[in-house]
Amino acid sequence: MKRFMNIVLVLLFIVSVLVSPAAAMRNRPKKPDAPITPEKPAAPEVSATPVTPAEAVASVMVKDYLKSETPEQFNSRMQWWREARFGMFIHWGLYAVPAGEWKGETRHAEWILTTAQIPVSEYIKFVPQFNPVNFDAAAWVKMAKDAGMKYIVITSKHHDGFCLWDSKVTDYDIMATPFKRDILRELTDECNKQGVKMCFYHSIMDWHHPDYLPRRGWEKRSAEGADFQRYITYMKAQLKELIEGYNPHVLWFDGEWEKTWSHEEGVKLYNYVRSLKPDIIVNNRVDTGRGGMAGVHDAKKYAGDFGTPEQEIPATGIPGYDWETCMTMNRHWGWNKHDKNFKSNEDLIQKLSDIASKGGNFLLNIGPKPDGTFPEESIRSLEAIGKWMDANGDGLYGTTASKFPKLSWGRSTTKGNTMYLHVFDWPKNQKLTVPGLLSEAQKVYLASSPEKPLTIHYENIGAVIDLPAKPADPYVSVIALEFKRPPEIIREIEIGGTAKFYPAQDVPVECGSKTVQIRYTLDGTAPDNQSPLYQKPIRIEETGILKCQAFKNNRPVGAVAEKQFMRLVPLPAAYLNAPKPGLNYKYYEGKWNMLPNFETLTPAAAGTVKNFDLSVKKRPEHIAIVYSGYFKANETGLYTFYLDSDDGSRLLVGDNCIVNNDGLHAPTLKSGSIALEKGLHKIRGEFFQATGGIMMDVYYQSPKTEKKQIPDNLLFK
Ligand code: FHN
Repeated sequence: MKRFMNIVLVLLFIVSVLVSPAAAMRNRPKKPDAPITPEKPAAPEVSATPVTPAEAVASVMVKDYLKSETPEQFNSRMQWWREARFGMFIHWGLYAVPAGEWKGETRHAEWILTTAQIPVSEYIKFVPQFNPVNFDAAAWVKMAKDAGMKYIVITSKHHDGFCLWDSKVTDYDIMATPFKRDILRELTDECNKQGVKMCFYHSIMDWHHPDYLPRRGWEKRSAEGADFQRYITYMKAQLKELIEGYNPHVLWFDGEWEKTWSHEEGVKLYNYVRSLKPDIIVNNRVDTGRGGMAGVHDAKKYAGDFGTPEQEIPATGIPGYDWETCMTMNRHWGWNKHDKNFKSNEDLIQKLSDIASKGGNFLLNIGPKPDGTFPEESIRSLEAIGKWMDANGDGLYGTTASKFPKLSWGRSTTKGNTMYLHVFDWPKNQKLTVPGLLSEAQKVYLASSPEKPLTIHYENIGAVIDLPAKPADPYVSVIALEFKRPPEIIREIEIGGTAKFYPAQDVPVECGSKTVQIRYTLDGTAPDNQSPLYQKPIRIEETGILKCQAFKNNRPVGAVAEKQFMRLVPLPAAYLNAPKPGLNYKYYEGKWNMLPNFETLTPAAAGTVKNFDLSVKKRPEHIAIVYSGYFKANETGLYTFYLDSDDGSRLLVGDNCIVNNDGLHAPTLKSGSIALEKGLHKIRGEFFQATGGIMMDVYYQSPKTEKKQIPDNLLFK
């Protein structure tokens, strides 16, 4: 009987193990697992595979590429990526199953485990539901390729920890789903077949793995026994699988911002990955130098080959540093069936031009559906972008940033001796002005119809291209200009110096071009080819207007630049009988949102202070203080005064309001200048505080003194 009962118990155990979803995953061939049961961390079991994660990671001979790589080697490694300019981002995983929805809330997506506070034990129930029967790697890669995208970055593992490939070190992967096909394997093979570069996004943060810390604040899952270093070993073992098994061209890290990750670990991880594949490219989120959504902070200090602005385009690019803007087509990275806020084709194509004109790459995201298909809107946009790229891709691939500081009608890119003008706003008069273009183009034509030349002529302000009545493209029309050598452009002329001066000043003039001469006048007339030549900063000793014009081969080019200058008359010194150190002050209480007319008020207190000192206030809010006395100018010359205050303030010297910093505001710095004769000058400071922060600092700068706080010994009453 006992023997019979034992057999029954064993059978019951086998049946129970076969039933539960999570247990089903444990049933597959053994792996040194990151356990699916979320309750407790466990040391990876010794598996049938040859090495444990720790042994696999330890077998990698890590070299310090950050120190050893030369600029030439770096540039060579980055070349294909820089030329590519355009890639597809794909956010896909278990989170596609709920499609952004949870208990009636419909704004979730790839963060749903956290944003809906779904316990891991619940979340893993999406595993048996993930069955993308319509997934077609060939179709996905073809859509990317036809859209002009040269690489694909897909989430091998997002923050939820689920793996889209057949991992040896966890059962929490695609092979535990009914689909049982290695998504990354199929996509990688298709990319290799179609000539698109396969790249992986990999999240450092892992909400599933029991050794990852910190836990989410709302979780009940114990962190007892969790070993973050053991998690890092697990992550590195997976990265070794991915690099050795799939040969990705870029590793796009993310989820680097939690306190458990550090610059030290980031540097180690960068070198580890490079040691596995020396020519791989790694983004800067491997380390902690991302700088939030701006995508880069102190590039020299942190590891990573390129910056990663997210959902934004840096206004002037990131000069001297590789960068890639990643952006969604709608408002979510992962699939959200309610999110119909898709960007227009015009917006996407103009963003593509804008990013390239600033020297960056564009990583445009798709959030596939749980059945393995792309959203219809995404497919339509990819088709429109592909059509545009077919006609205009030359103006994008392999180009470098625009040489123009800004263009009112669009953007520009450059490739060798060819310049591409990306026209967003087609001029109604059919005349496209290219300011500051000096070089004569050999050929000018629409990129979409190179067989039809366009006419161009040159005027002072630059070049003017005659355009057909209708734009070549409904979104961005691209015009190519071919030159014999790299085209030369002059920037707008910049005139330095300060508008008010005393007694004289040397004014620098700059236009960024070495092959033009700048000629100038001081009598208000427009410079001509007989006007004085600019050779060094221009001595200005009188009030007047400086006009500058660039000349090439004695022909004026670019716009005339001008600046008014005013030679100040020093304020005569005042007489003060028996001056004593310090200032008089009057203290008022009341509610204002601007400086009041103090003549109409009765002060609540009065006295003397050493300096512009707020300590005379009797409460922190709804107060005002007026300081009056004399400032001692140690020499005749130009004095600049600065007021930094919260809330409003004003500074008068003599009876002249030199700085007006009035109004309700946070700490705000303003300044103003005046010429003073050596000696004493009346000075009056007015300040009011409504509520909140309170501060006031008064600085000065004189012919012999750099900007600093007015010392007590220069103040008298
Ligand atoms: O948290 C992720 C987010 O889900 C998405 O993956 C983006 C894409 O760059 N990165 C993080 C947010 O910065």
